[in-house]
Amino acid sequence: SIENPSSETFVFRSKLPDIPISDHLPLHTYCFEKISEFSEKTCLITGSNGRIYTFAETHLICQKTAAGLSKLGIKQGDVIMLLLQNCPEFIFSFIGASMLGAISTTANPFYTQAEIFKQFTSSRTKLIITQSQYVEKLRDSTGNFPKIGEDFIVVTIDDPPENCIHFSVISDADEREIPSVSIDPNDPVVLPYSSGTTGFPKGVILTHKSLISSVAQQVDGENPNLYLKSDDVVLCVLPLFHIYSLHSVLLCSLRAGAGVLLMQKFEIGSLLDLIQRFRVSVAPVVPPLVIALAKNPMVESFDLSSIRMVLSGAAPLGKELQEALKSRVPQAVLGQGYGMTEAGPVLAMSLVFAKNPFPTKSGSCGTVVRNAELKVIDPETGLTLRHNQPGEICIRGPQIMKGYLNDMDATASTIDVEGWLHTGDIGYVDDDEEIFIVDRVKELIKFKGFQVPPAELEALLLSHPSIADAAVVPQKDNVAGEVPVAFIVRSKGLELTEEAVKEFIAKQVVFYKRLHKVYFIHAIPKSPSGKILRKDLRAKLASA
Ligand code: 4UW
Repeated sequence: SIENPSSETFVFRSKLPDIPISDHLPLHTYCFEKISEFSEKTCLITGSNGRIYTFAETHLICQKTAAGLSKLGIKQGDVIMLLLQNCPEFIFSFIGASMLGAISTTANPFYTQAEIFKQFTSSRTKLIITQSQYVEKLRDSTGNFPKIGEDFIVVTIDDPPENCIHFSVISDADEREIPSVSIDPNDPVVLPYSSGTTGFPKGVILTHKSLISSVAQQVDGENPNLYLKSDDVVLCVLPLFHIYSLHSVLLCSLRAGAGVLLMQKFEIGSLLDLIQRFRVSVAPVVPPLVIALAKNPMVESFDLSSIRMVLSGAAPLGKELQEALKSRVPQAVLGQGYGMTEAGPVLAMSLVFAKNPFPTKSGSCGTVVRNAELKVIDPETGLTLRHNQPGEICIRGPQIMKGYLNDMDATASTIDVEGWLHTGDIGYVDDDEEIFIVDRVKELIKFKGFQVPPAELEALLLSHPSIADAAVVPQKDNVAGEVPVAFIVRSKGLELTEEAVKEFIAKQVVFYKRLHKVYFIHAIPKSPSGKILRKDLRAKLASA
């Protein structure tokens, strides 16, 4: 043809047709829209004690929780923080907040005080729902942290420590006392934190409309991309504070009427026992869990025949590993999803999970979701590339974030004027429309799927008196995928050991951000504009 292929945008689309998606409902209404079809079916199962909540019960407790939150002064637009391991109260609070037009910011309960405090302040949290064991982190002997009961409210799901309120106080409220609010589809509903392509963690504004769109792209339509049924039992071992589990485990299951089996934390023995006991049929996992399922000898003594689907995401899953797992669960279909908090979160999902599935390849992370556009661009020129040519993946559609909270610059450098969200991932789309991710151009490090923002560790390192300059980059690791390692320039004449640096960081961050190795060098390679040349450092590691 005479047309110049580089002069116009080449867009990849799903193999599934677009579907109508609600653009007016609030998230909770959409999730429970079809509840009359399965109101007496299992919605939530607490793995630790076997307690079961039907859809009708779950919906009612969410309403009561909404009324209770309102009684404590939470209003439309207010932010509450969920600082919880997986538990039913997470769902009651999240949906309850949505019913008020309030916003949940989700945080890892293993965060250190400093990490919690940053998110608390940035998000302007008014109320924290947590477990009593984490309350100590919310009290500050230095008096810097605002005061519980005075400046903010703390609700605990177990015995409340001093000045805290028991969860039953809110979940026992009268559901008829929910204030009537009018929710705009573009109002925020959840505020997870992500460092995106560069810098510190930022609040990612996901609206009612973005989450509904993303859930619909998975489970709605004649031929859903991710086919969940009302007799499915979906494993929820991945933490609900991360968008993968919140979206693709919880919200998709609520919409589809599937049951969710909640596990507080990953432990291989109890995981296998629960899969067998509750006949888990859908297992959303991350690559380290695939390793456990594929390699741990305990697996052989359990009956995993109920599993019909294993879905992996949040980090790359190699072909070999996928095939090793296949031999353990031969009856199941295996595939990947590709998500990013800012993308709402799902960009691509394997079509092997569709109601009428397509053949797929091992190692692919899926095909772009329906009702969305994906393009691959040359990172240097910005021109769009066609099949089989690796470049930066960009996505556009109703599901992507509204922007970063109070950070117009970061928003503008992530979502361009045409509405394309730039992921910082390098990948290509093959002739069968399957996406393969091959690299990352953004700073982000992923330890077992958890985000490790290098900028955060670099700032901490630079605060050390014996450190003149520092850079943190990922090093490949067989189990974790990647681990953070540091290159450090010592201050002139000062002594500093690797152990001292590691300890200095370990005290201040959650376990997965700890440094695994420290290399002392004379200077950090930088571009003329002062940017760390991370590629050079990564190359140094690869050749070491
Ligand atoms: N292969 C390679 C993958 C992959 C990947 C992600 O922490 P975030 O911001 O977000 C996530 C969300 C993952 C997710 C959500 C919903 C879902 O259904 C699903 O599929 C099962 C996955 O991880 O990190 C985003 C970054 O993580 C990398 C990639 O670099 C992306 O920009 N990543 N999935 N399958 N890399």
